[in-house]
Amino acid sequence: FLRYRIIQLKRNKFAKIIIGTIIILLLLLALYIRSENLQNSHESSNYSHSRFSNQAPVFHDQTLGNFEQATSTNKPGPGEKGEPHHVPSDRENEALQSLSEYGMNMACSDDISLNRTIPDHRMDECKYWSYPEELPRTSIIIVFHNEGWSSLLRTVHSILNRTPPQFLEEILLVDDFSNKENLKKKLEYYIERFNGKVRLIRNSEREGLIRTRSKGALNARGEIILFLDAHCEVGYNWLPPLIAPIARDRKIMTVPVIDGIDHNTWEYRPVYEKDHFFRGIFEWGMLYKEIEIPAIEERKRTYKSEPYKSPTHAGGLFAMDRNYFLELGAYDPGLLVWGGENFELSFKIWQCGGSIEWVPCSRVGHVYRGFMPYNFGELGKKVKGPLITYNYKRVIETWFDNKHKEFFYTREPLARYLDMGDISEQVKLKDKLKCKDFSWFMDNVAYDVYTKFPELPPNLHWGELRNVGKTTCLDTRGHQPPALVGLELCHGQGNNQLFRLNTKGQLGVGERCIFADRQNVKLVVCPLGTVDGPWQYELTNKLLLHTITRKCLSAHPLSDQVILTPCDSNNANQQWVFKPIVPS
Ligand code: UD2
Ligand code: MN
Repeated sequence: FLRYRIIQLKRNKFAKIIIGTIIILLLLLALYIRSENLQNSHESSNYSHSRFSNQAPVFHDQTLGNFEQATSTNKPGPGEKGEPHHVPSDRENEALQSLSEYGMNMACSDDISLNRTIPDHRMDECKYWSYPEELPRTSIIIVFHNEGWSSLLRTVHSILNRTPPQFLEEILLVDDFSNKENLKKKLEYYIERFNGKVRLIRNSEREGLIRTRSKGALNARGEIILFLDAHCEVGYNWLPPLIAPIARDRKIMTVPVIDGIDHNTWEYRPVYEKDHFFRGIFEWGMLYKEIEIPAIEERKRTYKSEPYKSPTHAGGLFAMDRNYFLELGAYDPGLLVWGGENFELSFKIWQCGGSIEWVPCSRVGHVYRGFMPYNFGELGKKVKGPLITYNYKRVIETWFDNKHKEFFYTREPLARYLDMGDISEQVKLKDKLKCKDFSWFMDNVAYDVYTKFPELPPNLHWGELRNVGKTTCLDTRGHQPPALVGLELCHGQGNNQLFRLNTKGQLGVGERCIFADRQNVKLVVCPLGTVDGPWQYELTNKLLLHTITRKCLSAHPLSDQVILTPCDSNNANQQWVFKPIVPS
């Protein structure tokens, strides 16, 4: 009996251990499943509009896409089909006057129908995508300051003509304190015909385009916000491909392909051939650049008409989830008027968990002006140095790491001494949103920047380059490359007289380089992907040696040109001094 009891006890004990282990395992499994679920629901509330989630666009080879419009029959007229229009010669004066007032030929624009047709430059594939029937509604925000009447309204008309109405919440016009009579007095009346689809709000003082856009976003009623400049024409079925990706993942910003509209003839020109795909990058002076998409990104797509990732964007035209834009703090409110906001938003999106996609099937035309017809007003007077440098400095001081900041200050040496206002709120936001650092962005997103703009070696010397003999300064005269450089009175302002010589012998000015052959000394586009050059400065005898020809940079004895001549350290025309420019 005793033996039996012992065996039973042993068995019981054994069974208890097994049952206990099973219960513990089951509990652990339940906990794991629960935490997975929590994570998923957290992700879905964060990443997609639950109502629209998981509806991917579908490609059918033969079936026309669900939102393709029948191409409208065309009335003949000036500028129709995006053809160039030439203003009759008796209105030449009007044309010239408007060109100087608006940076675009308004006499030409006024002749062209607000409802004109434009060519369809999309890839053929684009016509065969079907998009979800249910998509979030969009507020299209157009900020403007003293824009031309007909070009502003053609933007509005083109949207109403070529956008499926069920996705268009409103067109929100935001007037940045224009002082032109027609914009001030007539616009309210004009838009009445659109029965509330087009709304107008106004600033009570000049805010600049950046703050005005943030204000537009705050006032918008749509779930999605989409910004356009006030001189655009949207293409066929341009909207669904922009909003479908955002409906699936609210942290995606989408960007259309931006075609060109000639500011003189209003000719509509595709920006590039159908199967070339570019994306937005930057050089170290923060100039916006585009580059063909790297093979790695190409391999991620099944169809060439599908969206692809881009490190940044040009600035003017893009769509986003409105709440996501506001969660990111909208644009940095410290940015002034114009410029750099495209980088601020791009870095913020990528580094804080979102992404940017360029959408080949969405095309929008934009009028690139001949020059900027407005000034920066009172805001521009507030800052020391160029306003754009102020903006860039805010952006790089917030989003770059030390290594990359140094590339900016190497390329823009004056910027180190200029102010940027207070960025503490921006830095706080970056911490709060737990954003990744800039090296992560460079390594994982913008890795192709280095192929065109490698890491910059430090400057050995920078400043204005004074010729001892002539007491004048080397100057690009503001010409576009390739162009001769020459000597001008030293003005101490930098700009066309701000030269840099780096440790690898490159003599640069802005984003350009100084190149010399036996005949000429020229301003050229720096060879992409290189940071070196042939120049060597000898501090003791002040000679600037061109190491390829073994000659020296010299002021022409009889003119204000510069040439290469056999080196002679006793010739004052060959002696140069880098004089640092430090802003007062
Ligand atoms: C580009 C962008 C522009 C903006 C800018 C940098 C494109 C096609 N355009 O220059 O959208 O990102 O780079 O900041 O990518 N405006 C105001 N208030 C102002 C100045 C301008 O409301 O104080 C309006 C202006 O009427 C226009 C828009 O802002 O509708 C953009 O200005 P722009 O067309 O002069 O800029 P753009 O195209 O040279
Ligand atoms: Mn513009």
